[in-house]
Amino acid sequence: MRIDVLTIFPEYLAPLRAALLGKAIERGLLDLTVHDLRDWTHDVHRSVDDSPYGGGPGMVMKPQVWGEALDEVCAGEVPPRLVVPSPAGRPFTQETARQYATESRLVFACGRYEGIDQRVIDDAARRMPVDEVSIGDYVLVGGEVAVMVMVEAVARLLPGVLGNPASAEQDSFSDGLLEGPSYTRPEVWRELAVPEVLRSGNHAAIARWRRDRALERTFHRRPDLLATLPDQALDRHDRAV
Ligand code: 6GU
Repeated sequence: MRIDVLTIFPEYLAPLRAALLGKAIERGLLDLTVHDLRDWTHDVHRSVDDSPYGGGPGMVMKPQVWGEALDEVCAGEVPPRLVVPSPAGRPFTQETARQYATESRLVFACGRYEGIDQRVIDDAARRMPVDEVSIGDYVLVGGEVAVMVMVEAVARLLPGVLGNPASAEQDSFSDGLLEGPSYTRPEVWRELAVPEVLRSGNHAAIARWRRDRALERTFHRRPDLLATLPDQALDRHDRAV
């Protein structure tokens, strides 16, 4: 998969080349390019923002610079999906990550200040699919950290990125529930013992125990997830927990 990121703070995205994603880039599974938006300015001050029409606080990112940058970065045989992080966007979820992981090209456009002139998004949407997405109900200074979150969530789903593909299948959210607790050696630590069933070797009992802990945890921490689970997702035993 090819991913391009446009930002006025390219150095902010450097951590994406570390650890697991760095390996994925080295191995050619992910082709990541971070562009400095100011490379598309023409004035000596390399300015990217201006005051908002209608008044109000903050600055809005100018359309001309973004227009030329996107024309160049989005060029090619097949247009990419353009993703614009914004606290006013649709929620980015594990389902969104799964869909994005099937795309051949993604372009992320990081806004700062009060956002990007809306016409940049409206114009791009004439030529390519465009999503304005939010990573949660809180406000960040800019889209850069949100892009790091989304790129990591998508990249780990690409074939070959995770050593063991089963890890992705067992994640919290993959079955609509939060994952339950995990344990490793030693058997007793600071007088706390590992639950007996996990050492029983009884695989059916272990699976049932894990399912029960996932249900319990979801009920307590995220009742909203249980409420929206499809009807077939819970069997008779699940409902008894
Ligand atoms: Cl995607 N961007 C910004 N700036 N703030 C956010 C966000 C995105 N998602 C939540 N807050």
